[in-house]
Amino acid sequence: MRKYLLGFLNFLIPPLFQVEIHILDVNDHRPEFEVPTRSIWVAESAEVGSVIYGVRASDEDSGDFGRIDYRLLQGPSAHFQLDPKTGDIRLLQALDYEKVKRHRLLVGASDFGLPPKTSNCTVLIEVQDVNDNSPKFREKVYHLTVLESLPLNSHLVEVSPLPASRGLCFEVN
Ligand SMILES: [Ca+2]
Ligand SMILES: [Ca+2]
Ligand SMILES: [Ca+2]
Repeated sequence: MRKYLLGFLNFLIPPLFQVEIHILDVNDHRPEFEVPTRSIWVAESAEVGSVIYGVRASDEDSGDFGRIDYRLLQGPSAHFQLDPKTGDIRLLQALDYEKVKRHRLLVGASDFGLPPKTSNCTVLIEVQDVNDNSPKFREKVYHLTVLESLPLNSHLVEVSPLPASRGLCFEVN
């Protein structure tokens, strides 16, 4: 609320009256995010329970008209927790690049007007790969039958590992 005090002066007679004008705020601004879409990069090794990002919105109104409440409108809520007061996004489950490379969160900001004004922001969480998997072979044991007359350095078999790691060859020496 702003208050203005107006006086009417006359150099010959004292002021007759004063007028106080109280200007009351109305909820004429909605919460605004800096950008409508934000991409962040998070390693899949990020610690569960850590804050990976904080969404922030601002509202030019005063009091409750400018107070902001954040909500996760869409997205894997089992993975991410949004603090309604601060906008901090906390990791609830470990990320896994090999399963999901990107998470999309739709975050809403709402003021406390009646009715409230709202706006949305999309947060794209790009999961970054970490070397967290050892190569695995398709078979645990490979059985081979070879002739004893087989020349040295003959190619016997190629052991095929699962994708993302290199094959190994056995040769006779
Ligand atoms: Ca206002
Ligand atoms: Ca507002
Ligand atoms: Ca990985």
